[in-house]
Amino acid sequence: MANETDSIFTGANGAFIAQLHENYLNDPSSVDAGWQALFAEMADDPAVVRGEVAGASWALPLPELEGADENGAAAKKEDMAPGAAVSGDAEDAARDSVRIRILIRSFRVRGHLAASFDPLGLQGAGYLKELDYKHYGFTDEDLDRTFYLDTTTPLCGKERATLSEVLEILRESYCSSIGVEYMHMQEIEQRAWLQENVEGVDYRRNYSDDQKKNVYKDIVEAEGFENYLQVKHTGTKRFGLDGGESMIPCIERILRTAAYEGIKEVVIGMPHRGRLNVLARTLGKPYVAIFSEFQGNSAHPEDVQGSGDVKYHLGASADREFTEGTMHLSLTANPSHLECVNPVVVGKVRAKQTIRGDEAREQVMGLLLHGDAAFAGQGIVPETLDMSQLRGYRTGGTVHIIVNNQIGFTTNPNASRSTPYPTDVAKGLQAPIFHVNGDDPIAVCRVADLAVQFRQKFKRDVVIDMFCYRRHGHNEGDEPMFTQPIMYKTIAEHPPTREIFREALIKDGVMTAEEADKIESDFRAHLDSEFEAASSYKANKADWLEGVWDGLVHLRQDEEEMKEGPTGVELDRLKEIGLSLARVPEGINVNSKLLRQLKAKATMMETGEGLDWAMGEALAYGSLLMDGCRVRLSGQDSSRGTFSHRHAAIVDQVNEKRYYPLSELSPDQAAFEVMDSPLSEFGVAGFEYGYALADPNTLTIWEAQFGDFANTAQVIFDQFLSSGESKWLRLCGLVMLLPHGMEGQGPEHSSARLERFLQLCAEDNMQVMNLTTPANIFHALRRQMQRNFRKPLVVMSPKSLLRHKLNVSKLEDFGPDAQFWRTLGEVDDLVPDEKVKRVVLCSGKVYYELLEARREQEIDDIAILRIEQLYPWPRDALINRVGRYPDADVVWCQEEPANMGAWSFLNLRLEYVMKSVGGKMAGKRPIFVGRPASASPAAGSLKVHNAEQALLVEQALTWKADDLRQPFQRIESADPNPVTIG
Ligand SMILES: Cc1ncc(C[n+]2csc(CCOP(=O)(O)OP(=O)(O)O)c2C)c(N)n1
Repeated sequence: MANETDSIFTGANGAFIAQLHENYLNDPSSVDAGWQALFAEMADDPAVVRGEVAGASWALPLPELEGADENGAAAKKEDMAPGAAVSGDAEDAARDSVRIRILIRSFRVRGHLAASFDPLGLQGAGYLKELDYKHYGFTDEDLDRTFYLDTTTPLCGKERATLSEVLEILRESYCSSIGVEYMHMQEIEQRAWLQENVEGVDYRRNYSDDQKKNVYKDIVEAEGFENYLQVKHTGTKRFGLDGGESMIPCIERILRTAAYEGIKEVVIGMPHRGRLNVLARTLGKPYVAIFSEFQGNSAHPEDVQGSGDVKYHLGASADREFTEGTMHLSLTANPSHLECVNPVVVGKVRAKQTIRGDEAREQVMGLLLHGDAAFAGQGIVPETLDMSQLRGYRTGGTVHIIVNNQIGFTTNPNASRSTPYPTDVAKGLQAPIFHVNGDDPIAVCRVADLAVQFRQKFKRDVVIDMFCYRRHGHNEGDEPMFTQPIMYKTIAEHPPTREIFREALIKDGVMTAEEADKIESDFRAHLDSEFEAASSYKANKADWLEGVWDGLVHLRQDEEEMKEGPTGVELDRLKEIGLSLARVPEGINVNSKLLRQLKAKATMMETGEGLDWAMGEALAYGSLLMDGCRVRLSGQDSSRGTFSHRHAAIVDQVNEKRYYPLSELSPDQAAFEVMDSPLSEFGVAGFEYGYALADPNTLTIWEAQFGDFANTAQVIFDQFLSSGESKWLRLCGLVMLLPHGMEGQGPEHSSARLERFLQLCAEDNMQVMNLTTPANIFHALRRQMQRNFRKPLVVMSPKSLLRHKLNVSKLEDFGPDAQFWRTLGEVDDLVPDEKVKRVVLCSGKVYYELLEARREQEIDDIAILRIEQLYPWPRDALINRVGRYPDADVVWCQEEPANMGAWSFLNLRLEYVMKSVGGKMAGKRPIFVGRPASASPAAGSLKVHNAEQALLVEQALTWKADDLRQPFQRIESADPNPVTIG
């Protein structure tokens, strides 16, 4: 224990310190480093301390202050020369003033370290001298002395209080079952709000007996359901909530308060733990349905296809009734990958806000649950938090609950993170953090209330860190004693939350033991009857095409071809749009280079010739906007475009104001959003996937800076985009623009890893394209919104091809009779078809290199065909096109190495096409031309690149088939052209 003589505030030191502190507030560098550190510990921002500590404290009209004028203000320290001695009563008063404030401040900053969050009592900071009044020179005699408090940040509205009152308030506010971290926040108004709502508020009294009984019911149901499953399906994985039951009343309270605050819709994302309980209690999924799934029945109605998913990944939606009206809830389906659902949920929230016109972001809220280990460990957490205040991504704040069971599978917290709490990552976002003991359900409810109120008032993220424990192993078949024997012995002896809470409520006279018994037995009887009904239960409704999805259909594999749909637009309308995009109003100072580009755009539209890629893309957006379809484009530097082709925002050269031509087409048009995203792929791709998941009526596009960076978002492609429909019956029309093409820029910046996307393709799950005309990107983008189903679209988008003189279309290619082409045939006049000796098939940029070389060399017996859409595989279209040349060789030419690009995907498919065509072609194999298999996607040197590129063009056009079939270069195990099968 500290004693008085330990104190830094005793004796003459006191006045000296008071003066030093004042000096520090005026100018931190005026005191030496040791004192700076001490004062800095009180706050990270002297200006804030100044507001809190200095202003009113010195100026207080302290009656005992010597030399006070009639206003009591003359003894201000500002009037004193630095270093001047303070004497007599004034000195004492000043010293008292400082130390009581430092004491209060210490509790505000560090009180949480002494709070009792941990139900198991295994964690704790031990004795903290900063929270000991004796550390500040107070003695036991001072406990009954009255002190003046700061009127700018009063301690629960008091202007004066005895030391014991002060300590009681501080301990109750900061060191009880609740501990708050908020002093890292810069906004004084937010801190003041938190102080006011935390300090001296007897939250237990704020709840009526009925409310407390309802909380008890929630705990009974949460525990009872897990126990019931444990008995009926012992050993089946359910990732039970056991030990963290207070999560359920926490969510209930969040929803209750949210309804009161005017929120109409909550989008929830959560991991495995306790999910079944959330489905049942929060979403109202009938217990009978969950029992039925435990008995092995499908969660989907019988007439619905798809792989389905395990029980603890499934999503659901429901309407809940509150006094204030109906609230729509949706629990987002998620894969096993922890935390990756976070951006998806936030994106959904944003879309729902847009659909509702909720610009104030006060009707739709995100609620994310997390495990402690995952929240600290997964990089997607800060990526998602970072988006929370950004234009185009903000949602008015997400409420986070960490179900902090103090373990991650078998890993202890000290191996999980380098910070004291799992929540420390949220401090950078300036989010307030409420730590709370899960064994005190009323305290949990209290922080739930505060969290929603704070979110609603300040539109910022807020975090609840609910300390609890995991009663069993990681899952129900897991043995925790191997690795945490001490913790698990403690848990074995620790009564469940329900028992602790039950005793407390009975003791406080809130309910009788009989009432408690009845609540428990009623619930048990309910579960018994649901369990009995489960064997005959049939899932009767798939809810995935309701609401905004009404009118759209699920396209079953092979049921119907993916139709092209009418995507052309009247020429007049196109002209009007294109010319409008090329016009900038008077008064905007446009960059001179851009002016030239705009003039060129106007010429394209006037002549109807030479429309480039940027124009094709812009006309697609513009025409959709005019049709009333919103467009949202998000990616790094997407406004200008990484390659300066787009200029969707024109920046005034004088004042940097941004003008968005696509927002100025017509007063009746739909909203156009383009965002320069934060430098994140995983987070932003997840956000846009979520956006498109919630809104089928906005053309939603995520653009990678270069396609290869998309691999940091791989989880979104694997776990959501390609498989979401099959697993969870959720459609999504997200478009991804991934710049791709070998242009001598080195191993990076060349490949969007086309092969990986193609490998994910099956069951018509998504579309993959490598397009070569502006008209085709126009139709592809329009088609995305014109059809009555939604599928993700992956586009290998161009770089150098953006400005290639041949990569242009005529206006009529966009017109009413035009359409999207999955394959493109020969464009030049060649020898008669039967005399064509070779068909070179290709996709993307290499087409133009082949075309130019063929023209240059005046070759007229080789046809060059393009596959624009690689998946769904345009088999029949290709059979028709290739079928014109039944006696020709078929070469597949790609610029990517043999182990990359489309080759592996096409190899057998092309063989099938050739077989179907018949003639001499049948029985032969397609011949590969491209770079040899390679570990790295591209050469580092431009010279090597150019040589390789020239060689592959030469091979495709001039080498004999037999020569091509020889393994010609560094090809290891996989010879792309085995001689034996030729
Ligand atoms: C990205 C990812 N890596 C690893 C895993 C495997 N895994 C499943 S649960 C788990 C522990 C999670 O601990 P925590 O976040 O504290 O949640 P808890 O299970 O304790 O509720 C791990 C490592 C996973 N699901 N996702």
